[in-house]
Amino acid sequence: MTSLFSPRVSRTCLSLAAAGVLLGASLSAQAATWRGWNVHPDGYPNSLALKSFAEEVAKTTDGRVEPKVYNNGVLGDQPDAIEQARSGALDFGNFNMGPMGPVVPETDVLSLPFLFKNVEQMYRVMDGDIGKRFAAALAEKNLIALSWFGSGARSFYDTKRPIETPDDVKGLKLRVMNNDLYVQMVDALGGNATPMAYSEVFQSLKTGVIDGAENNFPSFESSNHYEVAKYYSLTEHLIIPECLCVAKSSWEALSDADQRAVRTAAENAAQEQRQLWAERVAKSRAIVEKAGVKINQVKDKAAFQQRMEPIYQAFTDKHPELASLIEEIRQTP
Ligand code: BDP
Repeated sequence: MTSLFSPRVSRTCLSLAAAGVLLGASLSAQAATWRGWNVHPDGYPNSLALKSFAEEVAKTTDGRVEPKVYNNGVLGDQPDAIEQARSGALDFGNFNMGPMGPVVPETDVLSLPFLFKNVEQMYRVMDGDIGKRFAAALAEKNLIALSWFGSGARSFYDTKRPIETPDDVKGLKLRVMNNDLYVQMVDALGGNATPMAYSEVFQSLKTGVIDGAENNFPSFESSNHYEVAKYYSLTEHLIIPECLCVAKSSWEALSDADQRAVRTAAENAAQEQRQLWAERVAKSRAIVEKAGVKINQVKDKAAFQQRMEPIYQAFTDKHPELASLIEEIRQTP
């Protein structure tokens, strides 16, 4: 695979972007209702931030763009919604970089377990030059990433037992998001990975089709998975950024000034989401604890991390051009 992170390709991206600006200028007069995808329910940090985004865009474009957000994934499951946004059937969405991997291989770097030291480091990486390079890779696939949301750290939860060591994962059927790297991750721990849509997880936990899954506290709580899965183990193995992405065709239909307005609204929305996120983590954790979920500290996270080494090896064997990017991310303070 050729690297989208090479300077030669970046110049191509720039000239494409310049062409887009010219095209946008000629189409600026039309008003547009934008349909936006969101998997989360009302009141979730992302939903509140998307609501603010929609209001700000309507205001600052003087109604030329009227975004409407559809919550709860009613417009489809995430891999589907990503395709819809790529084709312009949807105008925007808040997408996680996990299910983005099969579409934009560069973003798979962000799905490598234990890549980031913590959420703050992830924000620093995504807000800097590296984030711009990921945005360029997404743009090649018709998605304009305007800002980056957080989604905390994901940990395993299940109906059977606390996970304290990698061996506790043995034999557990665990749902993962749609990305082969997560299958490898669970395999490496001796579990059985089941890729499945988010919308199906609750029922599958209830009927015993799966024994568990992995997610952050706000999603574990808001999806009601905690009502069934009573063990939450703080492995914190994945910290995955999410984008506020606009379909390329919708983006290019905007004037230069409206593009600036939409970008500013997306950046403001990310700031709001990140702030609300921190509060929601604490609130969700309290809710699940009160409902009887046992939260266990994982004392030896390094043991889990060690099991991931072959995944890194296989990944850089397959994508040698991405090895330096992994290193750059790790070196980011
Ligand atoms: C949540 C993400 C959402 C994913 C969901 C999942 O915010 O985008 O769809 O996890 O596990 O944390 O599918």
